[in-house]
Parts: sequence; C-alpha cells; structure tokens
Amino acid sequence: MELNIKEAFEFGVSLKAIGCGQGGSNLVAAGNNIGLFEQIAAINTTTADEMSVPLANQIYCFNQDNQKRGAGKDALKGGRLFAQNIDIVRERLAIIFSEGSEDAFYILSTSLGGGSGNGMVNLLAKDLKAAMEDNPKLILGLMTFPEDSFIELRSAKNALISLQDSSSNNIYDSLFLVDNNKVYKKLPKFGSLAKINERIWQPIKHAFTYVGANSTATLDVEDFEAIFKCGRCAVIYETTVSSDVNVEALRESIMRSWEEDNHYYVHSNPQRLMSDDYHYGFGLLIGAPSNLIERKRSLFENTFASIRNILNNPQLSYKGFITDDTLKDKYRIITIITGLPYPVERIQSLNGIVQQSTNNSVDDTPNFLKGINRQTLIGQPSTKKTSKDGFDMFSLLAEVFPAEQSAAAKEDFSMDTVVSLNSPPKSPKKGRLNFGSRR
Ligand SMILES: Nc1nc2c(ncn2[C@@H]2O[C@H](COP(=O)(O)OP(=O)(O)OP(=O)(O)O)[C@@H](O)[C@H]2O)c(=O)[nH]1
Ligand SMILES: [Mg+2]
Repeated sequence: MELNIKEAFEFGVSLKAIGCGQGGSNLVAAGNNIGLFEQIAAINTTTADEMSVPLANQIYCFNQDNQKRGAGKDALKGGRLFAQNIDIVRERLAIIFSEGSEDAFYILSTSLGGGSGNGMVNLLAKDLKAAMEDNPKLILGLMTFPEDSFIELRSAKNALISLQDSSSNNIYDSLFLVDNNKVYKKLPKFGSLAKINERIWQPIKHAFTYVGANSTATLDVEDFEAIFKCGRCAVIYETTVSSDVNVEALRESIMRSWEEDNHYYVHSNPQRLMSDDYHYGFGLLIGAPSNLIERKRSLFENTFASIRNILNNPQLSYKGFITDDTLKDKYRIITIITGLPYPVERIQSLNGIVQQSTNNSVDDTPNFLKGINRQTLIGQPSTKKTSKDGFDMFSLLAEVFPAEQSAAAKEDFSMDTVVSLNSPPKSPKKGRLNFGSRR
C-alpha cells in the first residue's frame, strides 16, 4: 500500500527522515503514510512510547537502569542517553539509510517539551552534519512548539534548551516550527492526532513533488536548496484556488493562506516579520492542469511579481509553474518563505514561566535560562556574523567520554565522519571515535 502511494509521485528531491522521541516518531510515521519520505528512522529512549514506525526502523538509546523509564521529561537526560548510545545510533542509521538516493535531503523531527526527542534531536543533527562533511546535504528540522496545556517548568525548560541551541549553533539549514496549539484546536475536526500529523506534512509534500517537475518556469533543486540555506525558520503554506481568478484574487488567496488559522505553523503573516536587514528566501510554486499552464503564464508571472513585492523583494526569489493534472479546474499555490526569525514572543513567554517557577524554588539547571539572547533568536543582520554564544548542549559529550579523551572526543564529534550513509565508510581511526563505519 505504502509503496503504491510512493510510486504515484515523482519527487524532484528525495527526503529521508529521522523522528526523535514519541511525537517526532509519530510525525515521521505520518509523513511516511502520505508517501513523503524515501526512508525513515525513529529514535527513542524507551519502549513505553507508541512509535508508529516499523520495528526495523526503530532505534533505542536505553536507560540501562530501567528500559521503561526513558528520559522522563528531562531533556538533559535525553541528550545524555543519546550521547551514551551514539555508537548504536550510528550503526543502525548506517544500515537503515544504506540504500537510496545519494542526493536526498534530511529532515529531523521532534516534539519540543518532552525529554527524549527534545534532548537528542540537535545532537543528532550535529552528528549527521559532521557525517556529511565531505558531501553536505540539506538538513531541515520540523519541531512542534508545545501546546499551552503541556507547558510547565520542565517542558518550558526543555523547549528553551533546544531552541537556544539550534538558534545559536546554526544546526539546521532551516527549521519548521509547528504550533501544537493549532494541532489540538483542530483535533475535534479531524478525529485523530495521526490525521493532523499527516496534514502538517501536506504542503511540504506538495513542494517536494513540484520541485524539479515538468514546468514552464522552473524552481529547480539548486534554487530550492539555496532558499533553505537562508537559515533560521521556514514555512511552506499552500492553498487551492479556482482557475477563474484574476491577479488580485489570486494574491488575496495566497495572503489568506498565510493567516493564523490557515496552517499549522507558529509563524503567520510572514510579510510582517520581514525587514530589509536580513536574508530571506522566497519560492512560489503554482500547480495547474496542462490545458491552463501555458495560457495563464502571464497571470502566474504577475502574481509572482506581486507577492514578491509584498514580501519586500527578497534577494532569493524563485518561481515554478508546474503541470499537475490531478488538479481539474483549480490551481495549487505554494509559498515557501525562509530566513524568518525564531518566534521571540513565544520563546520569551516560555522563559517567563521558567523564571517565575525558579523564583520560588532551588534550581540547578544551567544558567542559559537567565538570559535568552534576543539577538540570537531574531538572527543577525546580513552584514554581521551569527553569534556563537549561548548555552551549548554539546558540552554533554564531555561528560560521556573519559576526562583525558574528552577534548579530542568532542572535537571528533563535530569533525569526524559519522554515519557512512551513501558514501563508502572511511577507515576507522585508531583511538578515536569510529562513527558508524561498519565493522
Ligand atoms: N503534533 C504532535 N504532537 C505530539 C504527538 N505526540 C506527542 N506530541 C507532543 O509532544 C510533546 C510531548 O513530547 P513527547 O514526544 O511525548 O516526549 P518524548 O520525546 O517521547 O520525551 P519523554 O519526555 O522522554 O517521553 C507534547 O507537546 C505532545 O502534545 C504527535 O503525534 N503529534
Ligand atoms: Mg516519551
């Protein structure tokens, strides 16, 4: 069944996915259900969670004291369990991803707020990046921002650890932030979390289907890659519009698709978040039935110019008009916007919860929570280099390796070859970490 769905779509770019923790694994399973991924893996710390992906794709970083306990909503513990089990992770990933496209992009998914996924996802991303040092591929992240009812001291802290880390270390080429408040708001309508998880991926799936496809104006794979290299946060909105529209109506529909209630992202109305000082990426993809694709060319071109203008003319702007005969008398309009700032207000409200709680109790967590660096969250203007300051989860690694090795080991963690993926494994280095080369 799954195979049939996959075969029905020709992807311009393949996507491989790794889910971390329960929410991340469910999300990856959902994307896989709609045929988005070429290959998937899911990593967790306990068998107590529902994983949704086949057993062969599951990887565990067990808590040796109790395999059912996992990280127990403690992100530092989640990170530590990951670091302690890194050899298992690398070995299993190397096997799971040993076949398939060499040019695939990667997407790592997790739900912020828990212990396991939240704690491990950035370490994994960093490891993957190091593994691909010689042949870098895009690494994207898709994370849910915790729903209000889940937020308390620990979950807020966990999410802050991860966000501070990814914003100050430039771990992902781009990060999609999904708002779980919206997910739960729509739950009654769609009946199950699994169904909504599928809908979250839908615009991403359509974008990946259209890139590099047969078109009259091509947003090719390189353009797509360039857009996502802008860094910070990304969104992909979509809408379908009746084909009897003019430019004004088309533009209105697109702008409506950016509004708060019409997608699952934390970021809404991107035009209000964009200023002259930063790099942004913009892609407009329009799918249309073959009888309209040429005839409506000027309508599409004018719409592109108009939307580009609304977004303050980002330097990196690309368009693709794609023949899609699954659409009858409709257009599918996809807008990709990258380089958006981290959601400062939402993050500051998490910070407020932590501050409030820690005022009344003794707290022994790292002091990164004291001062969220606003500049790191909104990014640096394009003329300045991104700051490397901020709390660093990677210091966890130093705890895992013996003291005399720790400096070299930490160096290796970010420098060495990791999972062999599609390139032949490098020969193991004596006395150093041997990331995923198959023995
Ligand atoms: N959108 C979405 N969110 C989910 C899903 N499953 C869990 N979550 C959210 O994930 C957060 C809890 O994190 P989990 O993923 O359960 O935690 P974990 O990574 O397994 O970490 P532990 O604390 O060790 O269990 C909450 O915000 C949940 O609402 C899912 O299938 N979809
Ligand atoms: Mg869990």
